[in-house]
Amino acid sequence: MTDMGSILLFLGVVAALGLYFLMTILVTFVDHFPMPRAMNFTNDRLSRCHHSYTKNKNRTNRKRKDLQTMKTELEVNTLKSFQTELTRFFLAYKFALQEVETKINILQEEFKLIHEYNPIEHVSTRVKSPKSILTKMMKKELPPSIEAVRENIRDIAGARITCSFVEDIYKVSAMLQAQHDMEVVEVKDYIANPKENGYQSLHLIIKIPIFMSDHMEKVYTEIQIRTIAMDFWASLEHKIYYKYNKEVPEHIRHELKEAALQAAELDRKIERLNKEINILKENEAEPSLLDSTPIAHLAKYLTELPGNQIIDDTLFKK
Ligand code: 0O2
Repeated sequence: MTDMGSILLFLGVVAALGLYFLMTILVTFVDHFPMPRAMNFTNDRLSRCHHSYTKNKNRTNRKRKDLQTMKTELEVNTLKSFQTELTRFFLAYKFALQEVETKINILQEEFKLIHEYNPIEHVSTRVKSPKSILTKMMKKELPPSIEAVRENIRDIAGARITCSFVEDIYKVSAMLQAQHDMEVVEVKDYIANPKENGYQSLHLIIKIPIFMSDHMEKVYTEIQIRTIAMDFWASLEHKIYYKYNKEVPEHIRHELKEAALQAAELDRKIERLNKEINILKENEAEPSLLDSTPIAHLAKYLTELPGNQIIDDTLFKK
């Protein structure tokens, strides 16, 4: 038994020593002959791979972010330039109307002073609302571009002159048309040729130059000239059409046309009365000797000049 135990102990020691030598040889072998490249996935290499992957991912994210920022910037810039274009678009019509108003004011004042008569009762202006522009775009089947709108919708800037009598309409129209800085593109005479529904008015489509900081442009403007009666009818008819959403029953349409004819008849009657009264005035007026002298005329003229109000004593007191 003791022999057996000694033999086993001996064999265990030999096996342990053999294993030790084998391990030593193996370690030396690995140290001197490195593993093939593809198999050499050390921790270091793995961590380098991971690092590079993260770096690439970050770079891609940054690129994506940059692209997004660029896209947003581009969109913002496009919107900004569109906004500028739109502002310029509407401003042009506003300025055109200011030009037209100035022209009408000059005519009005000059008429009052020279002819002692004012043919213009009332002036109003408006720039067409975007909603109204869209409706007209759809009606005219225009492409959605500012250029198409600018060229085809010619009443975005609108001035309305209300005159006392029909003959005044033509006088005012002639005076405006004689102004060479504006181009008369079209004259629509709905007085000589009323619309089917009875609408009457004289429309001038003009192109008026306006001067901006960096360019000049000619802007379409519609000038509607009508009498008080025509305006009364048109304003109410416009309201009724909107109220009934353009689906006006036949009998209302018929009565509206009758009302338009009555308004025209009223204009004719008042105009005739005015002429009669003017003839009476001319015949009955007995100007005093003093009133008829040229000096009296000049004095009256000077006192009525608008500048007269500012040439007063107070200016000279200091
Ligand atoms: P709003 O709300 O006043 O702006 P065109 O431009 O030549 O292709 P359009 O627009 O019919 O065709 O030209 P027109 O005949 O010159 O009409 C322009 C404007 O005149 C209208 O603008 C109205 O203001 C007025 N108008 C024309 N016809 C009538 C009518 O029958 N009744 C009334 N009340 N007004 C009329 P909008 O854009 O239609 O309307």
